[in-house]
Amino acid sequence: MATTTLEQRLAALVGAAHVLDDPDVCASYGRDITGRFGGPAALGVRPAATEEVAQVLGACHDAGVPVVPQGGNTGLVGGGVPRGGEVVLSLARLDALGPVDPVAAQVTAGAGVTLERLQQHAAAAGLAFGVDHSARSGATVGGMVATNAGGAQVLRHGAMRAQVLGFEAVLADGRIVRRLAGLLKDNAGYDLAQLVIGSEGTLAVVTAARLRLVPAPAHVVTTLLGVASTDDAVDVMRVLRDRVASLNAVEIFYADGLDLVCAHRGVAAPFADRHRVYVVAECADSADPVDELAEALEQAPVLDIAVADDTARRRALWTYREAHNEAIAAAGIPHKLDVTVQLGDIATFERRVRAAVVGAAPEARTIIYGHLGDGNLHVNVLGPEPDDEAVDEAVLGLVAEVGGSISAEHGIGVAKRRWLHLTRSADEIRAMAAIKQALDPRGILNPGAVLPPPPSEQV
Ligand code: 2HG
Ligand code: ZN
Repeated sequence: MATTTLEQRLAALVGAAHVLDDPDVCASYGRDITGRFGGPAALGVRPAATEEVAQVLGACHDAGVPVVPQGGNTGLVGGGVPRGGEVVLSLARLDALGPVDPVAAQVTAGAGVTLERLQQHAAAAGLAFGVDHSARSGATVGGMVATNAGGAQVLRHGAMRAQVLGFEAVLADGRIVRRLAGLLKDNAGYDLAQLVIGSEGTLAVVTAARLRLVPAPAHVVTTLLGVASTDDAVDVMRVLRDRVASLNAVEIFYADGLDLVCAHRGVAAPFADRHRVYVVAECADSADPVDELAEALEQAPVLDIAVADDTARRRALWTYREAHNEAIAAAGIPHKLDVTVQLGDIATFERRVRAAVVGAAPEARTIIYGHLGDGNLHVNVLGPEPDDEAVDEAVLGLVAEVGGSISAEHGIGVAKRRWLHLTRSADEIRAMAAIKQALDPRGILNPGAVLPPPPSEQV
């Protein structure tokens, strides 16, 4: 079917105002926030309800036209933007947010609900959502489910996968699967929701999720620590984990990243002394955890401490860590390598990865930060051209060598599919391809993402 015919059919389904074909309008859907990935979309479609998503997918399936599902377009691996010629299916208008069930501590959220709105909704009911990350104002529930988003609190509450108690999704041909009862125990056959979580829009389009909520802590204490080395940061992490039951997050960044953030945001450095490494740790509990935290820190190798327990000062401490992404984006188009290794390997990995980048691109700048609590480092490299993959190859190869994963929380997208074999066996990849074939035999859902290219397309 020609695009114009498909366009007419889609316009009849969702209204002409929600089928976007103007290249300027489509441009915002066509590029990711790193600026590294994206291409021209054939069309943008903005359905308002699950049934409309089903009809849109049915029409694209009939026409054999590929579809890229898109949430808040905050992804970092090119998985939610077109490569060229696809229909971009925006889930932004599916933003219904159900009432919080205070007995079950659950809520049903549409795919287009932003993380921030979900957090505010939970807070208004005296509860909280277990996942938090710096893209909270733009990231949406559908995208977070599709990518199994992680963030800072994974060590306490788990990633998105651990919050999803049920889901609603549309299959490639437009059929709807719905299981939103939120039963805590439900062992009836394969768990389709868990299969689709983290599949990055390649198996089904998530339209809603039934989400677990957690008690809202009465006290939250955030501390920023200056430490001498990555080894010491790992020691800090170990001491806090062993002694502070209310630990919510342990994050890491380095002096060069702090400099970028301070210059970008126009804020002063946190301490008079400059340290090589900084750790942000947060505790949250029904009782004030400050004494427990202070006692633990006496046993940890820290050089400087700032503590905050009110929202404004806590946010100010978090900014030093959370503004890394935007400060780097202002400096260029980075290669973002979101990787995870065992906590005990972090310090060696940090040394070796810097050397590996220098080996692959001597002029490059390496800025590292991440979620120390889960062994998850974000290795950001500025300098190499967006399509020069020498640095990606070197960093991901090193990750494989030390037994880590080439994707901790951002997914594979298009950025890393070439290297999936570093982290998954040939038999695992064959099983994934079989699942993809079963659920999407025409291959219309986010083609080019996650699974490696077939041998005929490999260079
Ligand atoms: C974060 O933890 C995000 O700040 C973005 O996952 C990571 O900028 C990155 O590479
Ligand atoms: Zn992160």
